[in-house]
Amino acid sequence: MAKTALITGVTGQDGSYLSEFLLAKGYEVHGIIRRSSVDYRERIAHLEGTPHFHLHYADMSDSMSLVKLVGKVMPDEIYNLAAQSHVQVSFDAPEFTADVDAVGVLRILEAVRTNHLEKTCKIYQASTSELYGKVEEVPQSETTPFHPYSPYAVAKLYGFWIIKEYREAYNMFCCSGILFNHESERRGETFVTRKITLAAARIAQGKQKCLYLGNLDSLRDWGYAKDYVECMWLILQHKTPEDFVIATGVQHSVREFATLAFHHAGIELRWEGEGINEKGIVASINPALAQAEGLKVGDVVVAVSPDFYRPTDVVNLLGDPSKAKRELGWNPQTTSFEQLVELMVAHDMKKVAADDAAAEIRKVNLAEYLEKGVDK
Ligand code: NAP
Ligand code: F7E
Repeated sequence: MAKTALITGVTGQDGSYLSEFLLAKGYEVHGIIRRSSVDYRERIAHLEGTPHFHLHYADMSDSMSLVKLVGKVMPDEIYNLAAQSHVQVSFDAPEFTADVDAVGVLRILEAVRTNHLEKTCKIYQASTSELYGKVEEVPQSETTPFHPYSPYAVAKLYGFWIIKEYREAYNMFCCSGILFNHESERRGETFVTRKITLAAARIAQGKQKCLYLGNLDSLRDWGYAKDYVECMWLILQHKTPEDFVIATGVQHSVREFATLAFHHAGIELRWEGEGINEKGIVASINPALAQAEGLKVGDVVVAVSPDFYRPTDVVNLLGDPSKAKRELGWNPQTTSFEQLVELMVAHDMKKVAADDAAAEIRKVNLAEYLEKGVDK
């Protein structure tokens, strides 16, 4: 009998890769979607209408919709990926973030109990390295104390503990994957990596002059999302319900990410100045890749804007994936940092070239509205 999975957050970066992964394993995959005025689901458009892939309207803030859906689908596995996942946005919308990212987890657990599925339905909770926040040790492992440092992280901490509580109180198979940052060509455009790869491509093609960023010194352990969804599944196939850190064990700064991304777009950067005055300046141009008219050595293409500084920022994340390696047999270095940056830039170089002028203007305006990050 094919297994049945229910994915919340199916339209997101991870939800789309996980759907592909589970469909390839022969699962019946059900996903939760929300009503939106623009019904264009870019990341899963290629799956819609295919056999074994089903979408249902529900919302993490609506208990009744979750109870009814879990009762209808009767899943063997639930992957709870739905979240307001942007840390900076969580400072602007903290109550919504808590409702979806914290109480939403409780609603899923109760939906399973209400339908009497607690003995048969396994639950994966999308937990996060943001729990370590103002870090108390480097690298961070399953035993590192948590110190959440944003409304997002505080909400996710509730999710982590309520999963642990239901595991112990009701003997449920529910686990958290403590995932460090994972990126891809499907990453949301306002997260720093994708903002950089898109801007590098636009600047190389003459569609943007300058990229504005916040804290360039921030350190992250960046992996490839496609590699990480396998771990979500492995965690639920493990003999006992346990929590796992999923990371590469390699750390880079935002500045290093930008330097490499611009390199793959044909622009070598040199850095000048410090803090708010730091600038990324064109040191040389590879004309085979960067063909922007007027772009020249000495142009400032990266600048710092305090608009992107956070009230509290998490600046030193590095994961220790030893447990996942040992117990799940997972390889944390399937895709290297260098390969990740290269594949994201290659994708965005093609995308920017293909976008027609009108669509480009619409997206630039949207990005500007969301992050005020494009050519002020
Ligand atoms: P994402 O691209 O932002 O996707 C978030 C998903 O949640 C989208 O499908 C979104 O639906 C859905 N969602 C938001 N609010 C909802 C609501 N009220 N009801 C139903 N669905 C809702 O995030 P991601 O990068 O794929 O991350 C997946 C999960 O892993 C998230 O929980 C995130 O917090 C966590 N996480 C991510 C990372 C990372 O580096 N990517 C690391 C650690 C943990 P719409 O499309 O309708 O907005
Ligand atoms: O920021 C700095 C920023 O927004 C990374 C989510 O998936 O991963 C993600 O959260 C770092 C931060 O991701 C800009 O201050 C500098 O230090 O790409 P980000 P995040 O906050 O790490 C975790 C694991 C999750 O769980 C989340 O769901 O980069 N930074 N300049 C900037 N960040 C942004 N967004 N924009 C900038 O211009």
